[in-house]
Formats: sequence, structure tokens, C-alpha cells
Amino acid sequence: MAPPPGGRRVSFIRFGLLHRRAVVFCALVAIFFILMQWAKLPINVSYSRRITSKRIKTVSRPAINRPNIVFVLADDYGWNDIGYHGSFIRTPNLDSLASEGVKLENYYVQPICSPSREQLMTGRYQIHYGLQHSVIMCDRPHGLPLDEVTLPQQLKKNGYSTYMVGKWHLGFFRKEYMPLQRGFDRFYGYLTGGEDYWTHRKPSQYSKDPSEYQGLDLRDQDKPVLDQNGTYSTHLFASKAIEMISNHDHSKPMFLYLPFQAVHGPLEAPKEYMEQYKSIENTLVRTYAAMVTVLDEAVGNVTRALKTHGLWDNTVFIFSTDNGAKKGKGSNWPLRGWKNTLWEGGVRAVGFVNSNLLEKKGRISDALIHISDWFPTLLRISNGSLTGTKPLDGFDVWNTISTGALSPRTEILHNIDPLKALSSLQFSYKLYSDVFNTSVYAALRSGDWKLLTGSQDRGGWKHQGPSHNMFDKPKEQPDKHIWLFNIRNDPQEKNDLSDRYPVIVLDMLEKLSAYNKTAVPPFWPPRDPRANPALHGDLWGPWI
Ligand SMILES: [Ca+2]
Repeated sequence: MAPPPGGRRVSFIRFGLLHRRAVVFCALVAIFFILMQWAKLPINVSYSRRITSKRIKTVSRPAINRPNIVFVLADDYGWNDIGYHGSFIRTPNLDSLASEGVKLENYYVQPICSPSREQLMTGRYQIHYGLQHSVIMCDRPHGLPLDEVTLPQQLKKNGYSTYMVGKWHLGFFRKEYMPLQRGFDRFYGYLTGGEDYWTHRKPSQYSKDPSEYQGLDLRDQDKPVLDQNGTYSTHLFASKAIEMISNHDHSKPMFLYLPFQAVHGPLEAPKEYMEQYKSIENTLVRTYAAMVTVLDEAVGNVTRALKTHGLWDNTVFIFSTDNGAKKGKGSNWPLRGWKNTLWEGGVRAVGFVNSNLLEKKGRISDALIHISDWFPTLLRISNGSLTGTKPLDGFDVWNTISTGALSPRTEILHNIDPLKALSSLQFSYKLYSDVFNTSVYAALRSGDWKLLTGSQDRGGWKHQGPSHNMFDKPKEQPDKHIWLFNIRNDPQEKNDLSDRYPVIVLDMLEKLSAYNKTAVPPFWPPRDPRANPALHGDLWGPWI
């Protein structure tokens, strides 16, 4: 029942003093909260502005705002053939660029030309598209499979202008395999693996196989270049790269892929550069040194052009070799082995990054990095998408390079090539073959451990320079087909530990076996006489 109206008034009168105090208390509390809100409001606004401005700053930061990407790939350039590794060869431009940026001292590539380029272009191991055997041969109908997505294709989707100058070596038997069809807007260069530096013909007098075909291999877009006979390729490619830089539309970011012919065989260098090393008696050493110095000068000229045209400040510049020096041509000292071997001399690479966009510059990185890592790394810094790509073997290592963060990579599958398996009859014993066929040519890096199996060229330690030529051969049983090394402690691969650590060997073989289960069969078609340039106007090009 409701109380009579008078009763409430009486109650107010009775407890008036108490209620007035309560009202004052409530008012004070309300004012307090209002003041608190007022006091907090500007803090929230300023916090919000700080976050917003940070976001805006992050988004607009050049590091992730589609920087220009310039990737210089040297060919068959040895570990010891750069100034900062102690070489007698003069490489002032490369030394300076590396010192300003980040030297990658635990950086790996593949041991031969095509596979390194395949993995750079796809971010995927070659076992995953059937190119685990040898290189793309100029008269065999194969190439980087067309369903593999390439780096320039992805960058182009993201608005990049894509330029390539130099050596392709990823297939051309059909037009669809050529650079313009694989993501490049501009292409000036050659399609095969090697040729004469002046005539641009493959092969020239250096060919050992008389059955190999001869022909011109130099194109501008898809047209043969007939007027550069006599222009040394390192000079030619640098001038074409500078021309593309000069003509670049600055409203778009640029991807310039510059795989020089240098310093792949044949060893040929202009006289004026040979003069710089005239005190060296060994002609091969003198010529190779001169070729490296031309390359160094070319890189200096390209970077100067990027600065002149206002592109350098927002450029990520990468220098890498595609594999170690060939035996007797260049030096991988003190590493074991050379090009076309899975020893460190074949796969541990000269590489560095220079960019104003690096957060911590002027340092050496010991982080494990592989050439397949550039694909996701460069797509990340270019705000590119991985949509449509196949499962990657590469890792995004930008933070590792830029800030020194730990590398996300802990393993590298150097290769598994079943076509290079030795006959089991050649082995008097076959250890662990129930886990992995140890007669197969393979190598795996996991942490500091490296395991090699099968038919390995034994390599050796060759120290070649202006006044010395020393060669140590490994002392091993001829039927040896398993090696285990701790690369951190023994980067020269001198102390095989496979007998001492059988559990680690077994673990590594199980990992190799797991990788092998993801492999597709190697594709190695026979030579095709229809490739002969004599049938195509003396020009190497598509024949099917
Ligand atoms: Ca090479």
C-alpha cells in the first residue's frame, strides 16, 4: 500500500539534515567524476592521436611503402673474391655498399646457375617443381614450370615496373617461358647459361663439346640485338640498366633484376682492366680479377645512377652471387669445394643488403638466410600479396636483416637429386639406407649441422691468388657416402662427425626422407636437335 503524501513530507523534515548531506555528497561525487572525465578526455585524445599518427607513420614509412628493389646477381662469384673477405681483388664499390648496409655472412644459394635463379624467382625448393637435376640446358625442352608464380609477376600485380637486364637461364624452348612472359615489362639480355662476353654468341671457342650448337644470344625485348658485337657484356648490361633507371616513371616503384654475366666463364676481360693486375703472372687469376673489377665498377655506376635520378633513398639494394666460384676460376678459400658441389664453397654465398630503409645498418649478420627467402621478403616489403602462390620454402627475413632479429629459418634443404645416385654396387656397405637412400646426392642443413650423402665431388681446399696456388685434397675412403659436420665449429668441413654422432645422422636422414616425400620426380628431357640456332636465323630462341 502507498504511504500517505503527508507521511513522505514528514519523513523529509525528519531526516532533512541527513538528506542534505547526502545530496551534497552525491553532487561532490558527480563533480568529481565529471572532472575525472574531463581530465581523462584530453589524455585519451592525445593517446588516440599518437596511435593514429604512429599508424600513419608506419603505413607511410618507405620500408613498407613499395620501395624500389634492385637485385644484382653475380655469376660464379667466389666467397673469397671480394675485398671484405680479404681478397687481393679491388672491389671498392661492393665493399663500400656492404659496409654501409648489412653483410650476410651465413647466407646460402644453390650450387649452380638455374636452381639459384629458380628459387629466387619462386621462393620454392627445386624438388617441388622437378628441376632438382643440373641446369636448364639450351637444347633441352624444359624450363621453370609455367604454373610457378614468379617474383616479378607478383610485384607487377602490386604496381611495380619490372625490368631485367642480363642472364635468364630459366628456359626458352617455348615463348611462354621467356622473361617477358614471366613477369618482366622490359628485358635486355640473354637466355642461355653462358656465352662470349664480346660476341654474345654461345658457345664460342671455349666450348669443349663440338656437338654443341652455336648462335647469337642477345635480345632487346623479343628482338635480336645485332649491333653490340664487340661491347663487353658487363659494360653493356650496366649501361642498359642505367638507361632503364633513367627512363623509369617515378610514379611507380621499380624492380630491377640485374643478373650480370660476370664472372661466369669464359674468362675474358678488357685490356685496360687486365693492366690493373699486370703484376700477376697467372693469366687466369689476372683475367678473373679484372672481370671482378669491371663488375665492381658497373655496380658503382648503377648505384650512382639510382642516386642521380632520386631513386636511391627509397631503394632496397641486394647483391648476391648465384653460386661459388668454379674450380680454378676464382676462390672460395677457406671453404671446401666449388661450383656444382654441395660443400660450403659451392653454396655459401657472398651477399649483402644496402638501404636507407634498414633499421640497423653497418653490421654483419650471422643469421641463416637462403636465396629462396627473397621471394616472401621482397613481397613483404613491397606490400605485395602471397595470394595465388604455391606453398613457399622461403621465409620472410626482413626483420632479421633490418633489425638483427632471429632468423625464422633453421633448416636449408641444399638439394636431393635422385638422378645423381650411385649404383649400390659401388658401395661395400650402405649405412642407414632403410631411412633414406644414402647413395643419392643430397645435403641438408639443420641448425649448425650439415649432412651430405651420395655421390659428392670430394672438393678440397684451393687457395689461389696472385702469388700462390695451393690445393689440399680431402683424405677419405673412396666409397664414403655420408658426412656430418658442425658448420659453426667447422665451416671448412674438415672434421666428419658421422661416426661419432649416429643419432644426429639418423635424425638428419629422417628429415631428408620427409623432404623427399614432398618431391616431384625430376624432369630431364633429352636434347632436341630442333633447338639448333642454324634453324632459327642464327639466334637462340624458342623452337617449339
Ligand atoms: Ca652460376
